[in-house]
Amino acid sequence: MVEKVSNQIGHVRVTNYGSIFDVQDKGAEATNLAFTSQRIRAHTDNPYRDPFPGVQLLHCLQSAAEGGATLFIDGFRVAEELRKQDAEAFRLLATTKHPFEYRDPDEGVLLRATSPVIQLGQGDAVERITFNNRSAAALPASFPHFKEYYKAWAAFDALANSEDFSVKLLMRPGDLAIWLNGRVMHGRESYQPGGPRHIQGAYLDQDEINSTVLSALAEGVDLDAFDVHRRRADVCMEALRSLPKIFGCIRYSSSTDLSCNSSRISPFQDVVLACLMHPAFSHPDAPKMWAAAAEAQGVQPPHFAEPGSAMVTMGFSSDVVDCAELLEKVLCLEKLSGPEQAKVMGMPQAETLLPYADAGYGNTAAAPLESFQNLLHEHFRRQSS
Ligand SMILES: O=C(O)CCC(=O)C(=O)O
Ligand SMILES: [Fe+2]
Repeated sequence: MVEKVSNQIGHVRVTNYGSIFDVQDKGAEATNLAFTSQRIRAHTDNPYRDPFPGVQLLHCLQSAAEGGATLFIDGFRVAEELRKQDAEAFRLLATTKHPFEYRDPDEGVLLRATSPVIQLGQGDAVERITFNNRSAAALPASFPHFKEYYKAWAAFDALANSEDFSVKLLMRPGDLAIWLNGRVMHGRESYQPGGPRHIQGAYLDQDEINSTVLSALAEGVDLDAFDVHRRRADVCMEALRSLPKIFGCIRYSSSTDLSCNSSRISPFQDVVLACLMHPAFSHPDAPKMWAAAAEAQGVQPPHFAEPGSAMVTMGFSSDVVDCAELLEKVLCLEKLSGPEQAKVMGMPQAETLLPYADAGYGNTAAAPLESFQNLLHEHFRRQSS
């Protein structure tokens, strides 16, 4: 399947691994971390090739019985955070050409390429990320800044593997992910050994995708019809429309009230949208509701593997989700039981938010639900830009 999809977009890149590769736990026979059930930290694939594969695909045939979620990390965001936090570390990673290597003597393979972890282009804009703990080779002995360099490497690794920068996705049979390997890092959680987990992967060159899109545009194909961000916004709208009917118990009877009030409290659009969406995720029937909404739009529903993870896979950071949760509680305080009220009041932010919530209560006319469609569309577009 992953080869078929690749060849529909461009031409699959054949490497020493073949046109596709299988990732499974091979137990004692494993020759590579990929073929164990161990955790794999954030990385880009095949940094030892020149040219490196610009696009990667993973297709899930079988999930693990437990664990094995895939992590995606925007490497450009990580680099920008490092630039902000530690300019010297950023400079070292951007100016040191790091050697990467892969050897398989039995197959007569020895691949080597060098690249800085952070490649800069015009105006010092981040252009490409190359990061892989498994295939990083040694720097030459003459390198003058070992200690500072590896501290910088470790700082990048820590950011890339922190929850703040990663989106966790439990791939299920039939799920296929595709991303730019020069920007988005990936990793996986450990999983139950010897289990059924089976992932297949493939690579493409980025110019193949550019070519397919540009030639479609030249032929006048309406790319809006393939706008996945609009589809996701449509699914949200569908889920929200089904909300008021089943969510009559909260003081702010619909989530639009909540988000309108939150817009008075928070200037951050993500928080406002998270407030809009939160009631649709916290309802006990949420998985069923989203499944129906997604089916109506012909797309996969969000994953509800862990509490809070569904909203994170919809592009809300965990901080934003926490904030929406708190606002929902503060705005609905009177509806909470005594012990619940005490818990909310005990939160450090409650004191700041309560006066706003009181001022907002009843004063704001809810905006019509439809007015959020474009904001949601924009939100999803921003996530991928
Ligand atoms: O097991 C997975 O999900 C992916 C494995 C992987 O990323 C790798 O081996 O480079
Ligand atoms: Fe990988």
